[in-house]
Amino acid sequence: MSGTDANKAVLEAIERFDFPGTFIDYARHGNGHINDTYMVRFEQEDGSVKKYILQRINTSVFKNPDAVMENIGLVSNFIREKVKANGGDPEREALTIVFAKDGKPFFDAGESFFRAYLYIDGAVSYEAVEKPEDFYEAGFAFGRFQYLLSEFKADDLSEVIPGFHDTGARFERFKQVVKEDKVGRCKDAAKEIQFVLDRAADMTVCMDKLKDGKLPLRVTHNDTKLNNVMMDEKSGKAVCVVDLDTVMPGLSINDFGDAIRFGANTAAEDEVDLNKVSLDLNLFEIYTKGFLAGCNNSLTDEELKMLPMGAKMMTLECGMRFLTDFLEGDVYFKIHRDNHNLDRARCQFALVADMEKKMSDMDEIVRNISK
Ligand code: ADP
Ligand code: GN1
Ligand code: MG
Repeated sequence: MSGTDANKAVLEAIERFDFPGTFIDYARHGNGHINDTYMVRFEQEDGSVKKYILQRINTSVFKNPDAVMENIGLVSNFIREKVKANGGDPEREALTIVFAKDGKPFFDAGESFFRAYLYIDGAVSYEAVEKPEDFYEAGFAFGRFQYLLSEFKADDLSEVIPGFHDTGARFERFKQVVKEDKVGRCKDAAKEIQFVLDRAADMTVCMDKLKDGKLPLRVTHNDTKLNNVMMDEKSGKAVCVVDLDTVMPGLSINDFGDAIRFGANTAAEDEVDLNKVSLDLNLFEIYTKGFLAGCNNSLTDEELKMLPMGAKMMTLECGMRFLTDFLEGDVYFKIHRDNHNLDRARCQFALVADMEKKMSDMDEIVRNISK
């Protein structure tokens, strides 16, 4: 879609939602790799300005966006009731869907599929840990999110991306993509491809534990990046977990692990200077404390034992996903420069290599916190 067409589509979507007040403007918002996010402003009768989030859902990633919205409606309503029961502010501590004028929780424009939320005011999300306390807060928020959803009926949720964190299935697909080499890029990534192939034995470890009944299936967030939690600008406390697109049955160790992958890396996710990439054990410890406190100590012994493996596997899986996308011609994740997905993959693999060296340190930290 050209820039002009995209703008037209956004303006039409703004018309279709039931936003009270007079439209002021809209602007791109956030740094997600999947959806297009906008902040929309409306002037109210009393002259105040109210903000909303408008998002174009990426329908090549989410093939059934109606089901995504149904999941989000169920989960956010469930969380809202918990917030109310605890005397919290439901408009800030839960995501609130803004309905379209036709009463649907989305606007389906054919080529584009939009949804809208109340904007969580007075809160920010971070792309990197600025203060260690922020990371504790993020850990607490994601742990708490999972704990709150422990009473939610998992069967009510659609599996919107089947096998989202089935690392073994992703590995099979990776090998197929390498074999086909459709856009001729395998020659540019020989070392990285080998890095993945060398870890074939790791790929099914977590899912095997699920199949064997050693790890429980829970309702999880599945995309626990630091920038998916809103933090209060003043108090620094976590306010609300956002980006609920991938809330599905999953493994607690994956929610833990993906947050470590992103937030406990001493470098950005796409850092090209690999000397800067490492696992910050201090941040690992801080996040672990926050996450376990948020989970209200509800994790089983096997889950606790497997947390470090969750961190390694989410990093390896994510690197493999970036590499797969590079080898397929950048069709899944948004990129902002040439070789962006390859850079992201290299950075994840450097982090995996460092985690492998620090596995026993991570084990010890988890043991000390959970004893
Ligand atoms: P993506 O799936 O593309 O990552 P997100 O749903 O995470 O999209 O939104 C992108 C960013 O927009 C988030 O990182 C967050 O900063 C911001 N955001 C999302 N929802 C809200 C909201 N309801 N209120 C305020 N900011 C939000
Ligand atoms: C995507 O949407 P965003 O940017 O929060 C991706 C995650 C990856 C992440 C890597 C639906 O998350 O799975 O871990 O990029 N989301 C989806 O940064 O694929
Ligand atoms: Mg996001």
